[in-house]
Formats: sequence, C-alpha cells, structure tokens
Amino acid sequence: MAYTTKKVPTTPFDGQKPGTSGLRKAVKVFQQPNYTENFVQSILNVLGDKLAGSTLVVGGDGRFFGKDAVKIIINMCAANRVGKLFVGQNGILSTPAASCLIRKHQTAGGIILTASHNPGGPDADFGIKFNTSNGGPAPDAVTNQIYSLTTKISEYLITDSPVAVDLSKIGSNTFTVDGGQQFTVEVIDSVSDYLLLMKDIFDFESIKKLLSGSSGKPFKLLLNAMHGVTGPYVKRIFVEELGAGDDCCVNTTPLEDFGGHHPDPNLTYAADLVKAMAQGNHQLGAAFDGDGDRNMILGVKAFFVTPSDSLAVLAANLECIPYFKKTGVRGYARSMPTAAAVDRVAKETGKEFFEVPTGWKYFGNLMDAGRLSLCGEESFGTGSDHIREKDGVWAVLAWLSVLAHTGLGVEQLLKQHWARFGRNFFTRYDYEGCESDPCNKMMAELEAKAIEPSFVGTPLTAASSGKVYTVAKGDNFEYTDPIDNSVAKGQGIRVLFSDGSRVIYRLSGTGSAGATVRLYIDSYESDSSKHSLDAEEMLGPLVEIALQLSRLEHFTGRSKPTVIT
Ligand code: VG1
Ligand code: CO
Repeated sequence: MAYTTKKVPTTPFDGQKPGTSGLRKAVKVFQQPNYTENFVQSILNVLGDKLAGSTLVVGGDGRFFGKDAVKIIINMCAANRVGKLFVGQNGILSTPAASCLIRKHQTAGGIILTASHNPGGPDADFGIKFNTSNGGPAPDAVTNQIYSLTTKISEYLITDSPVAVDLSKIGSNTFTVDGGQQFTVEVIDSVSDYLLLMKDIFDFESIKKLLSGSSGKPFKLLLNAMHGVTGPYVKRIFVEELGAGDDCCVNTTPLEDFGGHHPDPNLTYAADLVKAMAQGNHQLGAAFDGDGDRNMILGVKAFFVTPSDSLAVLAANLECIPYFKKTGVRGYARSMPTAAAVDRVAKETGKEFFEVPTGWKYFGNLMDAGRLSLCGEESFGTGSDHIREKDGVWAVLAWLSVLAHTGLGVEQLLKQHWARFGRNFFTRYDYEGCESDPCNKMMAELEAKAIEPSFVGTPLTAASSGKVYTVAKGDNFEYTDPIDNSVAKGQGIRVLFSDGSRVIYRLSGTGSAGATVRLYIDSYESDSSKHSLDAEEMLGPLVEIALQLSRLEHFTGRSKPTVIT
C-alpha cells in the first residue's frame, strides 16, 4: 500500500505540559480535534534530526481511546518519515514491557498510551507519555521542550488516509509513503520479549519449585491484575511458565474502563485482594496498576508490606537473584517522600545511596551511569536497572525469589528485617479533587514557614497526646542530578524532626484536573518491642502536627483524606 502525506494547520491548546509521568487529561480532552495530534507532533519534533528513518515503540495499557491513539500515532509517524514502529498486539504493552522493547531494539524511544493508576473509560482519563532511547520516561529537559513546542505548533503531518494495519495480527507490514519512503509497522506479541528478559534475570526453576510446594512447604499465590494491562503477562509468566495454576490470578482480562474501578494497587482500591488474602489461604498476594509498573505485596492473612519496606527488604536480599550476581549491586535509591528504610540497608552494606524527587524519570541517569541497581517509591513502585521503568511483575518475581531462597514467609521476613535495621512507620494521606488555588496558597504558606530560619528548633505539640517533636530542618526539596547537574526545584515541602521523623507535603503531578494534596509521614523506631504496634496509632501524633502546621482543613475544606496508603 502507498500513502501520501498532508500538512494539517492547527493552533496550540493550553496546558499540554507533561506532569510527573506524561500528559494526563480526561478522555474527552484528548478526543478534541487536533488535541492528540498536536501533542504527538510535538513529541516527534523533539527528535529533530533523529526522526527521519527512526524506530519507535508504541503501545499502552488498553484503556479507552488507546486504540484510536495508536492509529493516530501510526498515521503521523508514517507522514513524519519514521522508518519503523514496534507496536504491541492490539496496541497492548505494559509500561515495563515498552521500556524493555526500547532497550532491546535500541529504538529512538517510545510512545506509551496510559494514565497509569487513573481510572479509564469515556468519562475518565487518558495519557500519553514519551520515553527516550534509554527506555525511561523523558527527563524534565525533554518534557519542557515538548511543552514549549505545543505552545507554538501551527501544523502537523499525517497520511491522507489511515495506514491499513491489522493490529490484532502479529507480523511485519511495510508501506510506501510519498512515492519512495518505506514505513514498517511490526505488530509484536506483547509479552514475549518481556518474558525472555524475566527468564534472564530470575531463576525460574527455583520459583517453580516454591510454587509447586515441592520444597516441602505448600505455597499459594494470588495475583490481582485489576483488569489492567498485566493480565496477559501474569497468565503467561505465572500460569504457563511457572505452573502456578489458573486460580493464581484474577481480573486478568484488560478492560477499557478497568471494570469501573481505580486500577491502583493499594489497600483501598485493591480491597478485594485484601479480603481474599485475609482468609489466610495464600502465602503471597499482589496487585498491579493499569499499566503494570506498580505493585502491592501482601503476606498471609493480608499482612501489608509498605512499598518503602518492600524496597528495603529486596535491597537486603538481592544476592538471591541471578541478575544481581552477574551485574553486582551498585547503589540504591528512593524518591524523597519514600520512607527511609532502604537508607539503612545502603549504610550497612556500604553502597551508594540517592534520594531523588518523585517520579521514575529521576532514576534513569543514575542507572545509565552504572551507579544504581535498585530503587523504589512509596507509591507502590519498585524496580531495578534491568529497564528504566518501575516494574510490577518483576517485583513479584523478586519477592518470590527471596521467599524461595530464605524459606521464610512474608511477615517473618519483615520482622527479621525490622529487628536488624529498625522499622520506619509510614503513611500517606491523599486529598483528591481539591480546588487548585487554595492548595497553592497552602503550599506557599507552608514554604514560607519551612524556610524561616527561626523554624529550626521549634517544638510542635500534638494536642491530643501532648507528644512533642522538635523541628530540625525545613525546606522545599531541591535536587541536583549528580550525572548531568540538572536541577529540579520545588519538589515538596519537608519538615524534618530531631528524632529523624519527617513530614512532607506535595501536590500531585498526575491528576487530570484540580489538585491532589499528598501528605507523607515517616517515623523511625529502633526499639523492637514497638515494631508490631499499629502504624496508624504510632503515626497519629505526627499526622495531627502535620495537619495543624499546614492548616489543611482550612485551605481544602477537608476533614478527612480521600485515601490513606
Ligand atoms: C504519582 C506518585 C509517584 C509516581 C507517579 C507515576 O505521582 O506519587 O511516585 O512516580 O505517580 O506513577 P504524583 O505526582 O501524582 O504524586 V504511575 O504508576 O501513575 O506512572
Ligand atoms: Co503506573
């Protein structure tokens, strides 16, 4: 088939600024004529000289409008002289699988269609994210450039008629554009390359043995794909390859609206996993988000592993994963609001440690420079330098490897870890769907308080218990990337206390409208007699102080958070 290209005049849309991870808006916003096209053209233009003849990866989490967006991207790439696209079958690729493909095929980057943990459907959210040639989310410098292009765009290029590719059929399709240029769309199996990578990283035989119970202990696994993209990955890897039995996974059919739920693996939105695990019949439970980069880990009777602890426990046990035996363990890192549990593992093992702003894009440079092996975020993100995205399925395989190697259960493992390193109690309160203006005012007021020199040394008292915390430091977190010296400012207000506890305030950068306030509380306890106490109770006084200090109820009108994670 042959196509000719046309230039379509267009005018800029306001607000096409990518947030923490891509551009996320309501589906209806993306459906406006030229809206998606403008953003895609701006991504392609960022490639500059490298665009002609380039190869890109395209796919997404299967949410509503995903297939339409894939088609638009194919037609625009053909017209923009892209040489080849790798597209996941039916437009499906998990975010980690897309990162894996970009790296494996050494492409110029990839376009990922997802709004991750945001709900999907005609009245919910869509998102477009650009990943660079290292397989990771575009860094700030690139997203700023994309944004700047969106404010000036006057035309985009597209084929005169839709490129005829059957996205359900695996295979290579080549077309001629404008009478000469060859354009290839290779529709690939969404799982195969990712599966090969996992087989290379982990010892599948030992995991198989654990799951079959042949190591002497019966072991049952329960995975909840939450109708997101991980369904096909989970079935192929855990059922077909690892023999875990069909009943090891639920909600494995990707749905355009995720069954009407938030595809967000936490105790609130993955309540059915918690309920099933509470019955005590499974040794490990996990849930994933819409695009498969997040994970929540539960043990027997729904014993909850905070993502910050999950990272620390894996860090302390990496030697049982063949990949790390090969590469050696370089440094560890976490995002700033993540509880400081992994810091202690880094200290004890003498590894480099980094604290970066929220968002996986900040880990990429460190990994590329060979200084970072394992990292995570409190928002249920865990991953390593095998790719440049966080990776939900990888995290479950990593946990199974540790359980197989140590012979311990999840809860036992955590308790031993706390006994050795101490425990970081952690909680996050989210206030979703607030009005933006008052939240901005609250942050400004907080910043003014935090940076006031006299703030240091101030005793703050929780009225109900009389417990006093003394301020050791306050700031708005700023990060200088040690590799390229780029600076990220205004990454969250931090109040650090003299006992090592921390209170952090941020506004979310992944919402599609209004503002979401995130309040993070991290408190360290070395006394092992207190390690089994209830986290909510332990953190109560700090929560109270955090709410008083920010006058959060005054500004948001909310007396309770929408979600606690
Ligand atoms: C949230 C999380 C952050 C995560 C980001 C993308 O960002 O807090 O840790 O990296 O989502 O995750 P924010 O700006 O809303 O706090 V995903 O799985 O939505 O790509
Ligand atoms: Co995600």
